[in-house]
Amino acid sequence: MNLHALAEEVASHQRSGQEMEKLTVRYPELTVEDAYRIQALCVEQALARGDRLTGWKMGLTSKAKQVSVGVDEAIYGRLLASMEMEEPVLRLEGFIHPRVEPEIAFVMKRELGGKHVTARDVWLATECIVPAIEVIDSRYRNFSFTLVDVVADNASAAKFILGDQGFSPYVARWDEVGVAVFRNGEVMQCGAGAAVLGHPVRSVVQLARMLARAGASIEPGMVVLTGGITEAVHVYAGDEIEVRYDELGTLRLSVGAE
Ligand code: OOG
Ligand code: MG
Repeated sequence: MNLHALAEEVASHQRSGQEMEKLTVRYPELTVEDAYRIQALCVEQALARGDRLTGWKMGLTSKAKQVSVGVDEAIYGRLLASMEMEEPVLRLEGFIHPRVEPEIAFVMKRELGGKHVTARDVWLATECIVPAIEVIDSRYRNFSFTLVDVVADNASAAKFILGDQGFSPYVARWDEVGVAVFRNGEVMQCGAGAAVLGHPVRSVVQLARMLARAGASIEPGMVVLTGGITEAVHVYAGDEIEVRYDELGTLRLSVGAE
């Protein structure tokens, strides 16, 4: 099987917002390594069209998510300039079945890489921490996939928005920060930073180590979405989403009509 052709196919569904069948239905022999290659090739296509790589996202970092997807390892995906929302308004055009997740984002000031990266290295390389909302949208029918499929589809990356305020890494215990997700005033999910591998810093450690195996690193200025703190919440046209992060403030997202 030709990974370039598969990347072409996945990338075209990412652009069109048309759902597709899981790759593993046709190609059960695809490996996780092949899937990361497909992911990288899709992103290369976006870069060739003028997009920019601005960071990384970790996914499936909580036990709850791993159980709901039926996997037992975290994954990473690539963030592009075109995915970052500047205004808290989500236009549903081009989405299939979007969901939102509350996340803690690290913004890096120094390069971070290597197989032996520790939490100390992460703190030294971190400029600030910013509350975030990620919008995921699997390109697969029914949001159903295997680990290989979701890696190939860039870990369901679609959009994200960062809060306006960055925080010093030392103002909060990031594992104890509580978060609640409201949809139209009703609480849908709540959780704490510890849901992310025990502490969100561990997600950045794991990302740096996984990237080292692939010959890449996290560059200065990049953002790292450390993974959903709660299960993702479905969003529909007209919804008002509010994500309350304890004393760190509230992020809002209005979902526009199609
Ligand atoms: C995979 C992406 C998961 C997260 O934060 O866990 C993710 C999915 O559930 O579609 O972004
Ligand atoms: Mg996420």
